[in-house]
Amino acid sequence: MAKKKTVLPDKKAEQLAPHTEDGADQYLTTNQGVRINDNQNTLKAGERGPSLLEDFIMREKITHFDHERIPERIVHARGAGAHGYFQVYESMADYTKAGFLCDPARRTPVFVRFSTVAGSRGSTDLARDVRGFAVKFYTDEGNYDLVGNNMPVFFIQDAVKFPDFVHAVKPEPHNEMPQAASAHDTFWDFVSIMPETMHMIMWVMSDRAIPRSFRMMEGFGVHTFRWINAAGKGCFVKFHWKPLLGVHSVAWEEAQQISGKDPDFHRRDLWNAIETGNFPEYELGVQLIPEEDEHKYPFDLLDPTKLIPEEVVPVKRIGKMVLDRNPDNFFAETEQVAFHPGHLVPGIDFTNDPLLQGRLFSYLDTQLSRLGSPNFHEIPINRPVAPVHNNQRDGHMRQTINRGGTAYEPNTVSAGCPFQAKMADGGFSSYTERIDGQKIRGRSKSFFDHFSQAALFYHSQSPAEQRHLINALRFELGKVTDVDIRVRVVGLLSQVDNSLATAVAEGLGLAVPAQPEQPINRSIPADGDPAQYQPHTVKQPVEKSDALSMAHTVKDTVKTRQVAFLIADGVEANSITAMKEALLKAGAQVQLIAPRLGSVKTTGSGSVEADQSLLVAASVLFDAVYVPGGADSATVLEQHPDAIRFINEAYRHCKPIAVAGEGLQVLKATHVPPKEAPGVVVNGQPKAFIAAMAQHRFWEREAVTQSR
Ligand code: HDD
Repeated sequence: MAKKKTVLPDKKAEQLAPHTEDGADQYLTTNQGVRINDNQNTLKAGERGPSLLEDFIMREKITHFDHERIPERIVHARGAGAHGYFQVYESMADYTKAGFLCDPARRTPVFVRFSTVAGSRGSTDLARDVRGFAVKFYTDEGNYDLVGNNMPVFFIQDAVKFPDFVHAVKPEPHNEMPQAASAHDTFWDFVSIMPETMHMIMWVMSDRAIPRSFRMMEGFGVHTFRWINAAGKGCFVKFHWKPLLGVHSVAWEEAQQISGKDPDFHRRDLWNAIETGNFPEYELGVQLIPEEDEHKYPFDLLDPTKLIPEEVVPVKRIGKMVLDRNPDNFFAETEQVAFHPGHLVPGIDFTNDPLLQGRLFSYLDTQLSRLGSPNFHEIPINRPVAPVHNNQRDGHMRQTINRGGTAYEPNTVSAGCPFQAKMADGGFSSYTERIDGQKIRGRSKSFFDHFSQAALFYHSQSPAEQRHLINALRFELGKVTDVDIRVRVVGLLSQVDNSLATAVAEGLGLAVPAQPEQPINRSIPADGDPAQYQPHTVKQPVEKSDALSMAHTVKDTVKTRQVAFLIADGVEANSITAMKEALLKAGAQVQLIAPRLGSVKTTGSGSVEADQSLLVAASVLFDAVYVPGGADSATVLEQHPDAIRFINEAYRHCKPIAVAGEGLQVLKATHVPPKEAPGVVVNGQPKAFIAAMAQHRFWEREAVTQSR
């Protein structure tokens, strides 16, 4: 796609301007600004002679190159970012004093980074994995980072288990396999003896773990946070991001094929959407819980393995985030951006969630090894738009030239400057929560219901989603080599739902253990009483929650959906234009796919240019496929193995298919049932095709195409 210059948003552009350069109309120089006359040859003693050590130009260039990589993130290494803005719909001043949440007239610049968790920087976008959803708000009161995921709960309850969890899911240490996959022994070994993982396991084995696009997934702050208003009153808050295009996924088989065809699928999709002006949009939602309701629920608000069903506390949509600018430079922005849940602004505060408390240490610490200096906040992408004045000095790569003769506070020499801010002047002060307790290493009993919400999630899924979840578990456990691990996991699943466990066990050739192995929780202190650590079940306020199923998501738009038109010489021109115009009008995007690149003759004497050849294109990279009319074109396509496979795959992956005129002939050469099947439009009607595309997928076809 041709690079289109997008307009830089006001404030951030000013902020970045002094550090940007594009080399346009400029001489090539060294890092010292010396103009380079020959960038092709090393300085040598004679034409064929040895190279000379004195070649400072060559040495500077190669030294820089040798150090071009920084350590990748230990988790969330693979990601893509975008700039944009956030604007609140109405003032939230009753609940929080955070300025950017109180002023509907204010547009706050943001930078967002989406990521997978387990894979390395170069791994595929379509791994079955959690997606990171990290937002940096450059507010007038300082930077605020909401560092969330596309799933509302987490694997573990205490940050001290994070290194164990990550070591278990990452490639195994002896052979560094597998890349970007949880389908291996160590991950499932960990899961099988850590029942607190069960709720998150439901999410990560569901289709939420294989999103269609970053633009079509939800985001969650996960932890319960706290808001504080100007009067000092606090309330609890859970954060949600709701994509306006709805929440959609791909099929697992499709995900695996995309990983080969286009491992950058999500990154490219985000980039292209922004370049073509289809700016991704998400509404920020909040669940607000009065302080006095802290103990009202049958789960602990501080437990990150629990969610609050939307039917119990509705999500109030309070504002919108629009991503409208691609980064200029991946490394400078997306790679160097440093998020930290501890980047807070007045009006927002933490709770005592033990996972969150540990994160508050980890993120600052990790930037020191990743970005190499406590001055990482001075890198342009990390700089606040709010002015920074303090007495921190020096360190590697310090950029600021602090002026003045003092670097301490209080002082009189510099008239006390910079001075502390009163709360009324925006000074941050922590919520004055009363804390009264003994110093212990332990966990609250209120954290020990590991199965009820896992069951709530499973029971809230549509039949197709449940089928996918079962197949995902069969796939993952099928890759586990230690049978004891499989047996233990099936035992845990039986605590969630017996029919789920039975279906998974059947695929693995196992029986569901009558009694799961005791004790099923091995995550206990050396002197702990195992009985105290065993899970117990607490009845949840609802048995099903529609919000947890993607079946209930937005299905009224085809905006940005990619449609493949399969054509060959002799294709009917009208049959292309009528459908193309209708699709473009509805906001979809069209690519013409032909047996080879170049001009394709249409009926009459016209021609159209193919966008891709059948060799390069693949149905897994599209949302829907259309075969226009034209007798000669149909005759070529019905005999073309790649065209037939294209349609068969689209059908197998439950995508909408339309044919017009002689296009039906091509359909008849495929495995698509001859009678009209769900999502198959045989009369070439654009309206019917668009309606089918808005449904995204017709999972009910799986009953025919795939046996369980
Ligand atoms: Fe984390 C990165 C989200 C628990 C330690 N985390 C990271 C990123 C996201 C999350 C989205 C990538 C940010 C970016 O794009 O740069 N992490 C979460 C969520 C969690 C969570 C939603 C649970 C609710 N994380 C968590 C724990 C710890 C960490 C419990 C450590 C105790 N996370 C890190 C880290 C990373 C990170 C090592 C790696 C790179 C970085 O921070 O900047 O500090």
